[in-house]
Amino acid sequence: MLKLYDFPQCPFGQKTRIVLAEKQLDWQMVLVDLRKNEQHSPEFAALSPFHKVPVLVDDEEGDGRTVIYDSTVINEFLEDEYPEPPLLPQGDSAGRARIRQLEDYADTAFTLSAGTYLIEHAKQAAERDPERLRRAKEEVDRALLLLDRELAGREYLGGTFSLADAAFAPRLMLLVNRGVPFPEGTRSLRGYVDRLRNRESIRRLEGL
Ligand SMILES: N[C@@H](CCC(=O)N[C@@H](CS)C(=O)NCC(=O)O)C(=O)O
Repeated sequence: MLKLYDFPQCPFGQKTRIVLAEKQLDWQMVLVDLRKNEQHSPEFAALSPFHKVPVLVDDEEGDGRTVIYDSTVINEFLEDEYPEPPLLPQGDSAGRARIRQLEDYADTAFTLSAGTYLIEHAKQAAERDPERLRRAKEEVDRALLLLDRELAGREYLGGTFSLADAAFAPRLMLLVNRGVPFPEGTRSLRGYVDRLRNRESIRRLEGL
């Protein structure tokens, strides 16, 4: 059985849960409650050297136990072990590299700045750090414009749904759910969000 050590609101855990659902796998969630600092418990620290969720534990009988941390590495493992449906372009090294770059961009440039923006924006005006809010919004808008350009002429980033879509979706859906407007000039994002919203893997997502 696959077990995912995770926290519902974690966008990196959500990214992995999307891939588990796209591949229609049976798995169990093991809650690591970040509000109670459970990521620092000795049991969890033994699974994750960085004390971060998500961690996948695969203890399929006969194969021994596999422990994998980091959402990108977990999702690559799932893609290798359960190739259907493929979430990377097939037989196209440049296309695969493009999707991996977009996934990396989502993780490093978009997810974190969107998180900062949403936290800062949710504060009472008097408690906000306006400069932090402005910088985060600028980064979010830059990422949304890039996403929009990459989507031109495509239903999803890989043409069909891919690992890069799984990486953008959690924070993108949260921004939309919180009513954050898209920057001027975006043409593809609205239709993309509607398509994402209709996918079972996104509909089922906890923590949005
Ligand atoms: N690069 C990691 C990032 C994971 C991550 O940042 N997880 C956060 C929650 S969203 C965490 O566990 N934070 C706990 C801590 O830093 O103490 C991944 O993609 O899995």
